[in-house]
Amino acid sequence: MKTDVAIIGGGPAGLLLSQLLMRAGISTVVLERQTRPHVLSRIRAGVLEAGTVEVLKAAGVGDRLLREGIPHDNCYLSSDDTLFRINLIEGCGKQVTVYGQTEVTQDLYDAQDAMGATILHEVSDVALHDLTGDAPFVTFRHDGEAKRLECRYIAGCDGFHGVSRPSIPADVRKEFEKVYPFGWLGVLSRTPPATPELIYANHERGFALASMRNPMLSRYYIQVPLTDRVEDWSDDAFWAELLRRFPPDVAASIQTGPSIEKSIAPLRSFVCEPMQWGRLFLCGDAAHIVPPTGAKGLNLAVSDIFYLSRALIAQYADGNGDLLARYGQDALARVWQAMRFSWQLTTLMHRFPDQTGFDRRMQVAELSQLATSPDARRLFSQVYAGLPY
Ligand code: FAS
Ligand code: PHB
Repeated sequence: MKTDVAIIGGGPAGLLLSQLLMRAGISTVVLERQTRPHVLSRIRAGVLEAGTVEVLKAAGVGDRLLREGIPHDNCYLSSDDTLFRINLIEGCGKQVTVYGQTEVTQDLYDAQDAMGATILHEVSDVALHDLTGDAPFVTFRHDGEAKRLECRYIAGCDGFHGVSRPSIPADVRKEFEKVYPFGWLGVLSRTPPATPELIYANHERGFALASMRNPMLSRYYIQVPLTDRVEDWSDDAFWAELLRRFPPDVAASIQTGPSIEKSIAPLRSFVCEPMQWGRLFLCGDAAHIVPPTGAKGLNLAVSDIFYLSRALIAQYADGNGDLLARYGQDALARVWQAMRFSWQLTTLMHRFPDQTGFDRRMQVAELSQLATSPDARRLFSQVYAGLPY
């Protein structure tokens, strides 16, 4: 098998890269470990930055997003029983759009099918070879047979547990990590959202988030200890705890119902430098992980793909390799800004097991500054709605 760009991983990063490159006449093969139904069964991100919407439109997958996505001009923060609004339009003139990652992935699959893309599912034993030469290749197993894919470039879009990042020599990689002492228990329910906009709550019992996917599909999260297992939480126990963490008038508007999905996700901040090694380019969760607090995970995957697709298209169009040579530098500059925002909002909105009275006063002071200072809200808005690429 031969292709221009081998893409390891068929999540949103891999599918979006394949879509953008194929539209520019560059051939791709996507190698995905799971089945398509498994990939589409994942419930993950829910908020798209303004820049992400533009990239998806440029990739030809914006139609349903523009029809069904819910634009949001504001988000709310609460601290115990006080609630205040952050007006994103006043802060930075940009909206965010609520549209689930599952829908983004479905739209990408549909577009890739229409383009006749080569997406191989249930591949195994993927290994990357000759990354520092000019003829890298990938070996893997598919349909019970050993395969070899010759290519010019390899995009590592295989997430945090993939094979791409470890293919960069350990003595070359610098990894930065912070693991948080709690997780998020998330529930999806076929109930109308409590409020039209998202509410992030800092409560003495812990963090909570009220979000949604559409007018009849709500998404809620509560901070839980790392020792909790999802089977420890009945629906009734979840709803009772969630209602305790929002101001009374918000809690009164929450409609409870059976969970159709319930899961616990750990929280970590992680960055791998460099994001490129020879002909291998890391994108999305393969290179970095943010705590979901800032809604940056999927959006960072999209900005990585924006930089890498632009660089590969320039390379193929007129042999100009400048953008390709600086892909990691360009991507990391934006990654670290989103990393800082996600860490800061996680630190601000959660109750830490070893939190001191001073730490709590710092949270109160920062929340008070956000509630009273238009400049503080402006800076928050600029990063929340998405820094420019
Ligand atoms: P993905 O992990 O989505 O995709 C990688 C793909 O590579 C997967 O399909 C995997 O099967 C495949 N793969 C792995 N190893 C392979 C191999 N060896 N060979 C071939 N294929 C391989 N972000 C938010 O913004 N908000 C949220 O609320 C949020 N919640 C999350 C909850 C969970 C449990 C997780 C894990 C992540 C969450 N995220 C959230 C972040 C998430 O949305 C990611 O940022 C996003 O999926 C990144 O997309 P990809 O980089 O494509 O990685
Ligand atoms: C979600 O709806 O899943 C969501 C929204 C905002 C976040 C995190 C998750 O910050």
